[in-house]
Amino acid sequence: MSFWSQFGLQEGITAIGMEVQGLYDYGMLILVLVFSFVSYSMFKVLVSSFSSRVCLESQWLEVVWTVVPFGLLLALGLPSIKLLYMMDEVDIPEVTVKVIGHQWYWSYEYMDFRGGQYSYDSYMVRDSSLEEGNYRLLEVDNRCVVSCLLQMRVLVTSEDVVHSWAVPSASVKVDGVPGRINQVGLCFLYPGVFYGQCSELCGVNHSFMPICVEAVSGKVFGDWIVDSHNGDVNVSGGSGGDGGYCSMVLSAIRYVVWGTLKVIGFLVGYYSES
Ligand SMILES: [Cu+2]
Repeated sequence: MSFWSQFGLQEGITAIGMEVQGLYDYGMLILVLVFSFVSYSMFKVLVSSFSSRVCLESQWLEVVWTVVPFGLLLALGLPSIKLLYMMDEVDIPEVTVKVIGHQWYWSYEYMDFRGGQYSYDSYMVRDSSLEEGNYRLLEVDNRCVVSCLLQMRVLVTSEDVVHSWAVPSASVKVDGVPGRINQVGLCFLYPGVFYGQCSELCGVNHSFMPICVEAVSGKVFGDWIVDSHNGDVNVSGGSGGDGGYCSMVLSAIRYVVWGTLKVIGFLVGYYSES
């Protein structure tokens, strides 16, 4: 998160976040070099006698001051385009989290787990309910839990107006547009709690729908998602509205019984014919 008197970006904690931070530092380096050179040149011009023996009609000088800025623009643009393509690529995600914006809270849905899905709402914690060490206007009651070192896909959409799911440390800012789904890849490199805020003016309580992402290890994440499914709280099963885990066990039993009956039926038919 941001701290007082902080220069530059927040520390990147995803693979893309670190790349973005690197590009920012690299861009700043070029910017400072250009700014220093221009300042020095202007200073020299100001203190000069405004006469020149060698600069007039100098073809070489014109070539240089055309080619060098062109090269600098390329040096800035090419890494930026490469990074844009890297950010757009979500290859073989292992976990999918669907983020839905509402006026004025977020809800999270975890899919791909045991044939079911787990969803909950995430509201800001009010000032009166804050605990020691909590950040005002940033803390939420249910955090978005993600796993470290796991390629995750975040699908962002909205149910009413345009919102924007933004986590600066992960270099993520995705618009949640009603009727559309935008996706972004996330791969957290180490555990921690990271904060963001809705970044699209979405109504009177726009400032009061923060985002709090808790990155945990893969084992903790696995235990949490299994516990959440078994706890049967806020759970909607993928098939039939039962708890995701229970429905999966029931359907497995059904498949085994049904399969055994089919095999017995086939064998009986085969031997009775022969
Ligand atoms: Cu919003």
